[in-house]
Amino acid sequence: MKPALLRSPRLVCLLGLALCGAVTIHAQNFALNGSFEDPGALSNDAGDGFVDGFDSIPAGGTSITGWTVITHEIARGIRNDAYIVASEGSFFLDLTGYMGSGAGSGGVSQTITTTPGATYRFAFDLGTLQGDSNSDGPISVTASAAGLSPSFTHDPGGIGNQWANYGFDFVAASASTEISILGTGGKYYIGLDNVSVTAVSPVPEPGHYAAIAGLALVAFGGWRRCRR
Ligand SMILES: [Ca+2]
Ligand SMILES: [Ca+2]
Repeated sequence: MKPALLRSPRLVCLLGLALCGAVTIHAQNFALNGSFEDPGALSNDAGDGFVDGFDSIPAGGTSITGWTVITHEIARGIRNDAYIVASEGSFFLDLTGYMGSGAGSGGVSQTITTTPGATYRFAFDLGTLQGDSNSDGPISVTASAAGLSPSFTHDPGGIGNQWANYGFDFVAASASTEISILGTGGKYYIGLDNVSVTAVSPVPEPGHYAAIAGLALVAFGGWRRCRR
């Protein structure tokens, strides 16, 4: 005999749909503040007294929550619909810095908690402003994690803001892993936004799979009822 709750087709249907949502919930992003949205306002706005939508942050700076600026000054910009638009949210980085060009680019690094032996996907969006001879592609960066340091080049066509997602998989060697992205080539703009580190092959607690399988079964039952 089923519990009274599960005898209502509509309730089971709703429950199934809800559990489908729970099972397909977005993977956890192990990178903190990967979209550079925190803090929610610019701090020094390049220190030049004009509101132009960019902060200049020196190497070693930690004003972007979770991140440390490496190698060279970078700029953090806010969405401006007439100019550069973030790929996610309102804020983005320019790894060439506030004034500087691609020859002296900086980057950002962060140490994240990882499970030794687990595989992670390190991904990020690179952006250019096509049609602007100072800010168009190609641009390139080197991304590093767990002893790997692949390079990526973004050379889009089209016009205006052109963002695309790049990334690679790494296997964590220890309980913490430093990730970094460093600009290596471009003109006066190397756009970076939407950084994520997600588990590809997590090392789950015992029973984790059983719980997911149970949820999936109930969800499937609900889905079948919805189909009738
Ligand atoms: Ca963002
Ligand atoms: Ca710049």
